[in-house]
Amino acid sequence: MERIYIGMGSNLAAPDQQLRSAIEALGLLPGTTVAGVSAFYQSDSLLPGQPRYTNAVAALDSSLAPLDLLDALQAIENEQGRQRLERWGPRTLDLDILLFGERLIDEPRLKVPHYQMHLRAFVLYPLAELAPATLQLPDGQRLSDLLTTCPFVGLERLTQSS
Ligand code: PH2
Ligand code: MG
Ligand code: MG
Repeated sequence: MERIYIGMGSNLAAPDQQLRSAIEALGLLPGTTVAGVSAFYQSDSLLPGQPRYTNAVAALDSSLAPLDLLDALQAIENEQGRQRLERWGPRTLDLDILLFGERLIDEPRLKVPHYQMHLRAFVLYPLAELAPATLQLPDGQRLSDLLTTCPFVGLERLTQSS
């Protein structure tokens, strides 16, 4: 079993409901339990002109191998109507593997940690609700340090999540 953190995002077709459905689907994956889910947060898209996003982070304990988990996440995205028309296009559901135990993964299909997680408030603040402040990325960066360099700006924490 490894502790895995999944970044979830949606900015189409009832985003909050998309995240709730995704959490349910994560709980049905083989060899996997959902250990926790952060609050939901709303923020503007990094790309102007798109609807606002709802984001959250889920903690999983899973015995799935990284690429098997990636396949399973993409199947959930597809099941929830994800269309891959353009990189960074608006989407019904985005499920990103942020951290996978202490692993550093550099495969053509999968890079872990997620390449931009250290820059994204909508990833770091929900992650901090679930992970200890002492959490370190595989390169030694501490979550607590990343939070101090990534201000809580433009994020709206919703009071109700799943
Ligand atoms: N994801 C993107 C691009 N822009 N903006 C917000 N607020 N939240 C996201 O999850 C997000 C984004 C591509 O993955
Ligand atoms: Mg993605
Ligand atoms: Mg993403």
